[in-house]
Amino acid sequence: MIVLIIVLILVALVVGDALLIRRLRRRRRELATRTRSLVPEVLVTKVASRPDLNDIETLERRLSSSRSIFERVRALSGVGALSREQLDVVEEVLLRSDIGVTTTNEILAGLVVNGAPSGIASALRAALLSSLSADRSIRTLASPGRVPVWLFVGVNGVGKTTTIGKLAQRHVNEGRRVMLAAGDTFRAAAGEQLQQWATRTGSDIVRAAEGADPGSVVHDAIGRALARGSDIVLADTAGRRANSTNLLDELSKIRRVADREPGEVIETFMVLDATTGQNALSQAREFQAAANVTGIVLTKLDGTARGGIVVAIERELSIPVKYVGVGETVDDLLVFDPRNFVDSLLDA
Ligand SMILES: Nc1nc2c(ncn2[C@@H]2O[C@H](COP(=O)(O)OP(=O)(O)O)[C@@H](O)[C@H]2O)c(=O)[nH]1
Ligand SMILES: [Mg+2]
Repeated sequence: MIVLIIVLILVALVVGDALLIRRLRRRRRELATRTRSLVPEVLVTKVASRPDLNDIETLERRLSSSRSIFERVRALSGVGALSREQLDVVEEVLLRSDIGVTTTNEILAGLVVNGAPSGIASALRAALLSSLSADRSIRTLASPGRVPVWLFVGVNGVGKTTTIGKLAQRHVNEGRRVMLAAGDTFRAAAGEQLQQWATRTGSDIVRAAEGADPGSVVHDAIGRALARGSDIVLADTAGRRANSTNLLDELSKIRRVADREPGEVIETFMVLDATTGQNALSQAREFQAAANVTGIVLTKLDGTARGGIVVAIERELSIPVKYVGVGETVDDLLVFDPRNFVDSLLDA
């Protein structure tokens, strides 16, 4: 009898506990839904689906075309001195990846002198990393009382507006209030495209009619940013042909206006399309003088096998690559990290 009572009490306790736990779980679920619904649904899904591009396997997938060119180097085995055939393979791969003749020759000379004490891929990895040793720090703060401005320049279609949209999202995620300046007044569609990014990212925007003076648009955006307490202005510009001196004059003018109090241009990004290869380099040279470029955004790295262009651009222009674009959606931009980049090409 006593045993039966004890068993009954135990059963009652277990059932009671189970009910309590279920109730607590339900309450926790309700609370979670309520908290989540305070954040707009689009942001929730975005955060949940954001790919981590610093995860090496994700990056390898995005850069799979460039990675496939390096396949032949990854397959080379042996340590110590390289044979003539092995040096030829390395040379061919580097040239095909658009790393450029100068850097390729330097890397080959280094391999001849030092050999590959820990394997060929590893020696190449070290050589590429030492070619990518620029300071790529990114400024977000201006002098006290000034409004920080990031200016974006580059020819049509390279990805300026898309990059601004991606960066707006990044700043918003980091807690900044963003003001966009639709300085591409050449086509009405350019302003509309930027407006869409403003809406999507929750940024403010100043835009004007087609044909308006881009300098005044940027100037107004800075004034508005100061009044609203925005943390940063991202200024788009038109990108008609680089060899039009007209365009370069216009860019210098926009820059002067943007850098006048209360604005301060703390970064000028030249946006280049990786799929145009060596062509990107000649565009860049033309812009460089007029625009006082502080960093490069290399877009569409996902769409080319010639990812080595990163090295060529950085070395031949002496301007650091600060961001790379690896796709068309809002999350497909990453701070350029040479280590991850080189690993994604050479890791077995
Ligand atoms: N695959 C890929 N496409 C991109 C990337 N960045 C921009 N694009 C595309 O390039 C095209 C031109 O971009 P847009 O921002 O309008 O160029 P803009 O004329 O310089 O402003 C658009 O179709 C973009 O979606 C990228 O990193 N990868
Ligand atoms: Mg544009």
